[in-house]
Amino acid sequence: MTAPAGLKIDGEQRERLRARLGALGFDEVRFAHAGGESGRGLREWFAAGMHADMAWMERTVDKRTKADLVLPGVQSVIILGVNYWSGASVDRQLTASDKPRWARYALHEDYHDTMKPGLIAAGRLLEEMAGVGEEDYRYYVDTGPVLERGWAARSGLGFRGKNAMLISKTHGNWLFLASILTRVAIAPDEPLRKSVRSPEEGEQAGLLCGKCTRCLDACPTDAFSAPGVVDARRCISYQTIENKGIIPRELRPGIGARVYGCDVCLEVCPWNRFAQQGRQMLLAARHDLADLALKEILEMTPDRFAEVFRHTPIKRLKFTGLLRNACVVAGNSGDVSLVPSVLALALHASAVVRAHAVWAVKRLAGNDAMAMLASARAQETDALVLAEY
Ligand code: B12
Ligand code: SF4
Ligand code: SF4
Repeated sequence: MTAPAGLKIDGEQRERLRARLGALGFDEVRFAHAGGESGRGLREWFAAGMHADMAWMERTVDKRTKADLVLPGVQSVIILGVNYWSGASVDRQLTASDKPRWARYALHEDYHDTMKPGLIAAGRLLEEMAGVGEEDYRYYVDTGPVLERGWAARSGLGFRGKNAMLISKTHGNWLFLASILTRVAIAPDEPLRKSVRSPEEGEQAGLLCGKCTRCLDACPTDAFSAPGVVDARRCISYQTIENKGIIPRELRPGIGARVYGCDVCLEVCPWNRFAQQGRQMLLAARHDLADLALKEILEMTPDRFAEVFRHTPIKRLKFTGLLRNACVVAGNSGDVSLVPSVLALALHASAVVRAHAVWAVKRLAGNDAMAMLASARAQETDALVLAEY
C-alpha cells in the first residue's frame, strides 16, 4: 500500500511517535523533510578520489543525494541516534592502559545487528500509528545509500563538526545514527540554525565550532583536506578497517597503538563534555576487548580470533586484517620483547601480514633486523613483501 497523499503526522501525534520511538531505545528521534537534492560536496569528494577504494559508495551517489531514488514518493526522513558513550569513569579505564587502542564503537557487539530489532519495531510502530504498509518505509543503519550525517544536521539532531562528525549538543560525538525513509509526511523539526535548511550552506561544517580547530590539529595522519572533509586515504579508520591490503608506509607511524579504527578527532572535541552514559538498550558492550594484550593478538590462532571477536564488528576485518594492524602497532610500540612474535609473522601465509611483520621487525630490531629476517627473506617471492625488505 502507498501512503495516502496528504497523510501527515504532526502536533501531539508527532510527539507521541517521538516518545514511543525513544522508548524502543533510541536516544535521539528527529524528523526532516525529504525533498530536494543534497550533498553536493559528495560528488566533489568522489571526484577527488577521497573515497579511496570504497567504490560501492560511488556507485550509489545519485541515491545518496536524492532520497526519492531510494524510496519513490518519500516524504520524510526519521533520524535516530543511539548514545554509545560508556561514561567518564569506564572510559578512563578503557583508554588508560598500555594495551592496543580500539575505536570506542568497536567495544560493542556489531551495532548493525543490535540496532536492527529496534528498527524493525520502529517500522511496526509507523504502520500502527500512520496506517501504512511495510512498503511505505525503508530503514537503514550505516550501510544504506543515505547521507546519515547530512539528514541528521537537517533535522536539528546536531551539527556537522569540523571533524565531519554529527555532533549533538547533548551527546557530543558518541552517537550511532540510523534512518527511516518514509512516505508518511511528518512535520519536520527545526535545524539548529535555519541556514542548515539550505543544502549549500548546510554542507559547510563547523556551525557551532567557533574558532576551535582541535580536531584538525590532532589528527595523527593529517587526514582533513579542509574543515569537515576527511580524505579517507589518509584516515586511520579507513586504513585499519576498510582497506584490506597494504597500509601506506608513510601513514603507519601515525597509527600509533590504534589496532582498529580511530577516535582522535572525536575525543578531543569539547562538545563531549555533556555526554552521559548510554542506556545500552540497543547495544551490547564488549569492553573486555580493551584488555587484550598486543602479544596475545600477534600470537592468536584463527579459532581463537573467531571465538573472541564473535558478534563484534572486528570479525568483518578478518583474522589477517587484525594481524596486519597488530604488526603496525607492534612496530610503533618500541617494545623489543615483541620481536619473536612479529618475526614469526614474517612467515605467515598472508603476504599482507608478512609485509607488515617485516616492517615491524625492522622498526623494533633496528640494525639487527636484516640478520633476523634472513631466512624469511630467502623464502620470499611476493613483490610487495620484498619491497618491505
Ligand atoms: C564511508 C564512511 C566512513 C569513511 C569515510 C569518512 C567520511 N568522513 O565520510 C571512513 C571509513 C573513513 C569512516 C570513518 C569513521 N566513521 Co564512518 N561512515 C561512513 C558512511 C558509511 C558514509 C559517510 C559518507 O557518505 N561520507 C562521504 C562524506 C563526503 O559525507 P559526509 O561526511 O556525510 O558529508 C556530506 C553530507 O553530510 C552532506 N550534507 C551536508 N548537509 C547536508 C544536508 C542534507 C539534508 C543532506 C542529505 C546531506 C548534507 O554534505 C557532505 C559532503 O557531501 C557513514 C554511514 C552513512 N550511511 O552515512 C558512516 C558514519 C559517518 N561513520 C561513523 C563513524 C562512527 C565513524 C568513525 C568515528 C569510526 C571510528 N571510530 O573509526 C570514523 C570517523 C571519521 C570522520 N572523522 O569522519 C558514524 C558517524 C556518527 C556521527 N555521530 O557522526 C556513521 C554515520 C555510521 C553510523 N551509522 O553511525 N566512515
Ligand atoms: S578518525 Fe583519526 S585519522 Fe581519521 S580523520 Fe579523525 S583523527 Fe584523523
Ligand atoms: S574539536 Fe572543535 S573544531 Fe573540531 S568538531 Fe569539536 S568543536 Fe568543532
